[in-house]
Amino acid sequence: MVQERALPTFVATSSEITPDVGLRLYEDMILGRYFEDKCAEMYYRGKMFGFVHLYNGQEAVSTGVIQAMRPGEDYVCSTYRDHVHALSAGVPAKEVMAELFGKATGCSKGRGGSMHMFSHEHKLLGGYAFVAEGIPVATGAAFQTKYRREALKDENYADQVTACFFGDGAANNGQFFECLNMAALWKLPIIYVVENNKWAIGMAHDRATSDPQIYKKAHAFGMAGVEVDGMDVLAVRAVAKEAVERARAGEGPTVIEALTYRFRGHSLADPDELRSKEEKEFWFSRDPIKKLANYLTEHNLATESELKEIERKISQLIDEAVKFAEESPEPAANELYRFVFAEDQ
Ligand SMILES: Cc1ncc(C[n+]2csc(CCOP(=O)(O)OP(=O)(O)O)c2C)c(N)n1
Repeated sequence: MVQERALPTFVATSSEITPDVGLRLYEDMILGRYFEDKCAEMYYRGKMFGFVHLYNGQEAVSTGVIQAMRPGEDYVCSTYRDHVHALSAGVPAKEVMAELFGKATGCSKGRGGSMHMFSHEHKLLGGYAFVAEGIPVATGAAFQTKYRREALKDENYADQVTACFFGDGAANNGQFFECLNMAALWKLPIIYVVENNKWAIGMAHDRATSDPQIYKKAHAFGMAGVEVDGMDVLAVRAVAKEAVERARAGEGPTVIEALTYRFRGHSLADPDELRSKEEKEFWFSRDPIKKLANYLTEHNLATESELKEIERKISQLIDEAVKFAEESPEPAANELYRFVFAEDQ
């Protein structure tokens, strides 16, 4: 078992959660979890092809960060583990499911599949199959926000923020360091969210990096860098809010290192035999959804029946998403080359 890092302390009551906010966070995390569970079922039933990487266990990171932003206005950039980021950013579940089924109604018109979710409308800059590939894309998006605002005086770009999600493995890639340098130099409105789930496929993070504390690398660039318990949505939301405010105020970028864990193998093709049972059990006991449910009920912010009602509603939504995906048409064969270039829209 890879040694566990001490988690930063966070007092949830300091984050002033209202019942509305609590239920919204719960719903978003349940959406992510139920979507991925259904996705596994559909994969093993042969409804989708290629590699499919699920996000189970990491929901507090997507929800905590994206719900602290303005979904639909701010940019979100993902990796190949992208379904739940797309959902948190507001892409309808039926469009994400249809994309997984390779259908024409999918958010990438059935051309992208699991690793390439995209939505212009929801400002989702995409999922990317190559490790760290989204980092320069997101940095470019943050640069254009600042450029349009300051050089072109375009009011529409007054305070837009970009969140860029990637894994601990990606943080050893050169693009991470190059982009951190530019983001700090130009004080770009961006948040680099490192989802440190301890493993890059079968490579333990601590065996692959000189200093496993990724957030500290931000400090070398004179940039804010914080670590957070990535299994606690309220803690993630609190650090994300600070980073968003910093970015909107023109005070530059932040690296957030969220300490989290994926509950399944690297992809649905991975038998997950490398991680120890003991390690997995330790992290399963820290399930972020159960943690929020307990917090909400213990602090009288929600009742058991309200939570059950959300779970029922989301189950139904996911079933409808599957039905929509199944009944949707395949992309037409004579449209094979459509959408290759921007003018083919
Ligand atoms: C440039 C590149 N190198 C190698 C791979 C093969 N690969 C796919 S996922 C992965 C591990 C990445 O781990 P991490 O960034 O921690 O993300 P996680 O899968 O844990 O979410 C690797 C090496 C790739 N897709 N792209």
